[in-house]
Amino acid sequence: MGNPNPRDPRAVLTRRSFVAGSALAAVPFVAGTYVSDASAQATTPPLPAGGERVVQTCSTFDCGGKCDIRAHVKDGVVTRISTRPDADLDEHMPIMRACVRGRGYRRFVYNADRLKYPMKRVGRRGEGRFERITWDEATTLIAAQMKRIGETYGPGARFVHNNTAVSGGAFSGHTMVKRLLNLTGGHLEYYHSVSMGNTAAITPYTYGTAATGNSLDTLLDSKLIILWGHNPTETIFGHLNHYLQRAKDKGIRIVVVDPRYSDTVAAYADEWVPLLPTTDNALMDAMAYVIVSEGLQDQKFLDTYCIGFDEVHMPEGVPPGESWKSYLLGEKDGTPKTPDWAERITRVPAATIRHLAREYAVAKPAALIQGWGPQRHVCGERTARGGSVLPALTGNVGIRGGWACGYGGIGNRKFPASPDMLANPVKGKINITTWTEAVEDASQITPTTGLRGAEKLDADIRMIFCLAGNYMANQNPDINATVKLLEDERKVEFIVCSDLYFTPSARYADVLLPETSFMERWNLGATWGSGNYFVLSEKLVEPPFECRSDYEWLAEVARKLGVEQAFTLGRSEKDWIAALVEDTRKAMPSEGVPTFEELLVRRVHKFAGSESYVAFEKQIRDPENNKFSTPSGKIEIFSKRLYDMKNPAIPAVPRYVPSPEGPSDPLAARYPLQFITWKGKNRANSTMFVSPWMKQVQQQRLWINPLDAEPRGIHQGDPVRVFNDRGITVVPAEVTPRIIPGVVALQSAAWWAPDRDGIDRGGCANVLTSRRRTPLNGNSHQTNLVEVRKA
Ligand SMILES: Nc1nc2c(c(=O)[nH]1)N[C@H]1C(S)=C(S)[C@@H](COP(=O)(O)OP(=O)(O)OC[C@H]3O[C@@H](n4cnc5c(=O)[nH]c(N)nc54)[C@H](O)[C@@H]3O)O[C@H]1N2
Ligand SMILES: Nc1nc2c(c(=O)[nH]1)N[C@H]1C(S)=C(S)[C@@H](COP(=O)(O)OP(=O)(O)OC[C@H]3O[C@@H](n4cnc5c(=O)[nH]c(N)nc54)[C@H](O)[C@@H]3O)O[C@H]1N2
Ligand code: SF4
Ligand SMILES: [Mo]
Repeated sequence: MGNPNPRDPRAVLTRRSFVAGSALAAVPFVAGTYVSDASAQATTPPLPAGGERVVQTCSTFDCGGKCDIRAHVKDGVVTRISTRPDADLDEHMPIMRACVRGRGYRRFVYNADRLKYPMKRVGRRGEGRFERITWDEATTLIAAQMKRIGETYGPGARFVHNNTAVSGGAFSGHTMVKRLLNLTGGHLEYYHSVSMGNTAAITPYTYGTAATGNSLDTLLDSKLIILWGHNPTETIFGHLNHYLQRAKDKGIRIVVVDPRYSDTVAAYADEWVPLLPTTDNALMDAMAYVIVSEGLQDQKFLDTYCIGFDEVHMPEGVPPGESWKSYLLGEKDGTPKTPDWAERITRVPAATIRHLAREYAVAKPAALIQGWGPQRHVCGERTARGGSVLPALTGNVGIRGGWACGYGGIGNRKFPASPDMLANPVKGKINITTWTEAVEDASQITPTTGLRGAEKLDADIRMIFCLAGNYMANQNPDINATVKLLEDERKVEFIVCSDLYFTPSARYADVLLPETSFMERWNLGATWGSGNYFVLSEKLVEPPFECRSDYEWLAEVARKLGVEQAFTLGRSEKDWIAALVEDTRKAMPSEGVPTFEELLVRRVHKFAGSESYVAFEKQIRDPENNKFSTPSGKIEIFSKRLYDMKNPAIPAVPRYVPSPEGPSDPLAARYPLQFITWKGKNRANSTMFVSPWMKQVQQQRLWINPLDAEPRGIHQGDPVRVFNDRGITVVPAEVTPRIIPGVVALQSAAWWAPDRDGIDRGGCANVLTSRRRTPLNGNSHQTNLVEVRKA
C-alpha cells in the first residue's frame, strides 16, 4: 500500500485565488499581462446534438462528502449534473446525493476565469503581473530551480504546501510532487492537519487512539444526540446527515451546542445551546459537576475502565487532590464548578446546564459528538479532551447508541491505495503551523516548537510547491504577516503554483500553471468521516485551453531531471489509477475489490466489513483481555503524560482555562467581540469561490447580533469594518439573532481582495486571524478578538 489517507486517524497517529471581474479592478497589483479573458470560450457550452451519456462519477474535493454524481456528457461536453436516484439508496452504505455545490460543478469547470496557459511572473512577487510561456519553458524552469535550490541549500529547502483541494482523491499532484522531490534528494515534510489536528493529537491521551467513532447506523439506538460545535448540514461529514434525518424521524432528541444557530440547528435540533467560543470546557466542567454532585455518574464504569476520576483511582506518583472529581468539587482551588460559575463564563443559563447534564447522564445510551470547529481554537486540545471524558463519566463508551467522542475516526474504515511517495531522505518534519518560521529563519524551529525527526533544520524554505491549494496566502492565519514573507524574494526564491483560478495564493507564484479539473482526468474518490466506499472519478471531457494535469507536467520535469522512468514507472495517469485499484485488491484480498475493468462498469466499490461497528466494544465487554492503548491500559481521565508536561495550558485533567483572545482577555477592552468562522454550503474552503451560481447561494456577510449591532448604529446590510491589530476587512452586516451576543462570524475562505490601502474588501477572515499556536503546537484560526464599526 502507498501512503495512508490523511483523513484516516490511524494515519494521523503513525505519521502522519483574486476575485475576478470587479474586485480585480480594485486591486493595484493586477493590471499586467494576466488578463481574465471573459470573451474566451468555456462559458456556457452550446447544447450539443447527438446522444447523451450519463456517467456515474464523483469529484475529488476536500468537502466532507463523496457523492454519487451523474454527469450528462454530450459531444465532449458536460451539459448537466444530476445525482443518485432515490431508488438506488443502499441503507447499509448510503452513498450520498449531491449537495448544492455538486449540482453546480459545471460552473467550476466551465468558467471564463479559468487559468488557460502556463505563466511566468514578470513584476515584483505579489504584484500580479504575469506573462504567457510554453509548457516546455515552464518545465525547464522548474527543473532548473529544483536542482539549483537543492544543490545550493540542500533538499530540505524544498517544501510542498498544505494543499487539500484534491485530497478527496487517491491520486494528486500534491502527492506526486513529493515522489519527484524524494527521487531527487528529498523535501521538507510537515505533519499536523489544520482541519482536525488538535483533536487528533489530544484524543489518544484519553483513549490511546483517535479512532473513537462508531459506525453511524448505531446512532439510531441513541436516546439523545448532542452535536457539539458540529454543523454537518453544511460540512457533510460522510453520511451523517442521512442518519441524523432518520434519528429525527424516529423522535430521538437532538441538541446542538454552537455559538451560531447553524443550519444544523435549523434542520435537526430540538434545542440550541449557544455559548461563547472557547468557553466549552466551562460548560463541560459544570455538566460534570451536576452529574457528580447528584450522583448520576456511572460509578461502576469509572471504577472498571478509567483512571483519574477520583482520588482512589490515580496513577502512581501523583500527590493528592489532582483527580477530576477534586477539581470539579473545588477541593483544591475552593471553586466548585457549579452551573452558576459556568453561566458567568459561557453565558449558558445555569438551569440549561443542569437539565442538559441530567439529560445526558440518564438518557442512556447518549451520543455526544464533537465537530472540529471548537478544536480549531487555541484551546482546541482542551475542548476535545473535555468532550472525550464526558462519555466515560456516563458510561457511554463501547455501547451502541453511545459515542466515545474526541476526534471520532471510525476504526473499520478502509481506503483505496494511494501512490508511493518513496522514502524521503530529509528527516526533519515541521508542524505545518511553523512553515512561516521555516521561511523566515528555520533555526527558530526546535523539538519544543514541534520539530520531529531531527534536532534542527539544515535550511530555510527556499522553494514552495503550492499545487491545488490556497493555503499559502488565503487560508493561512494572519494573511498580512504571511504575504510580507512571501513578497521577500530573498527568502523563498521560487514558488510554483497550480490551480484553475487566479487565487490570492496564485498571485505569489513565480510559475503559475493551469491545471485540469477533476472532470478532465482519472482518479478514485473516497469520502471521509464515514462511508466505506470508493468511486471512480472518470475523465469525462478533454482539458480546455492548454490546461494540463499536475502529473503530466511533473513527468516532464522528471524527464528533464533524468528520473522520468523512476517517477512515472512508464504509467499514464489512467494507468496509475488502474494500478491503485490493483494495489487495493492486493492489500485487501478478501474484500472483493473489482479490477479496474470491472470498476469501469461498476463505478463504486463498497468495502466489506462496513457493518455496524462500535469503538472500544471489546475493551468494555472483556476488559481483562482488551486494554486501552494508553500507558495505564485504561481510559485516562487523568493523564500522567500531560501532568508531566507541566504546562498549565494543557492540564492533566480536562478543565476550563481562559484563552488568550477569549472573552476574559484584557484585550477585550479594545476588541470586545469574539470572531469565529464556519464552513459554508456553497464552497469547499475557497474552492468554487468564483462560481457565480454559488455566490447566489449564500452571500459573504458578517453575522452580528442585534444587541451588538444596535449600539454601533449598524443596520441590516450596512457595510462594516471588522478589525484588530492584524488587519481590516469590509463586508456587509447580517444583523441576526442567529449568533450569540458578543460574537461575530464570517464564513471562512472568501478570497482576500486588498485595496490600495491594504484593506480587504472581500470578507476574508484570515486578515483577522491569529498564528498563535496551541499548547501542542497546533493551529488556532478560530480564536480572535475584533471590533466592528460602520464602514
Ligand atoms: N460545505 C462545506 N463543507 C465542508 C468544508 C467547506 O469548506 N464547506 N470544509 C471541509 C473541511 S476541509 C473541514 S476540515 C471540515 C470542518 O468541519 P468543522 O471544523 O466541524 O466545521 P466548522 O464550520 O469550522 O465548525 C463547526 C461549527 O463549530 C462552531 N464553533 C466555532 N467555534 C466554536 C466554539 O468555540 N464552541 C462551539 N461549541 N462551537 C464552535 C461553528 O459555529 C460551526 O458551526 O468541513 C469540511 N466540510
Ligand atoms: N479562517 C479560517 N481559515 C481556515 C479554516 C477555517 O476554518 N477558518 N480552515 C482551514 C482548513 S480546515 C483547511 S482544510 C484549509 C483549506 O485550505 P486549502 O487546502 O488551501 O483549500 P482551498 O481553500 O479549497 O484551496 C484549494 C485551491 O485548489 C484549487 N483547486 C481545486 N481543484 C483543483 C485541481 O484539481 N487542481 C488544482 N491544481 N487546483 C485545484 C481551488 O481552485 C482552490 O484555489 O483552510 C484552513 N483555513
Ligand atoms: S461538494 Fe462534496 S458533498 Fe457536495 S456533491 Fe460534491 S462530494 Fe458531495
Ligand atoms: Mo479542512
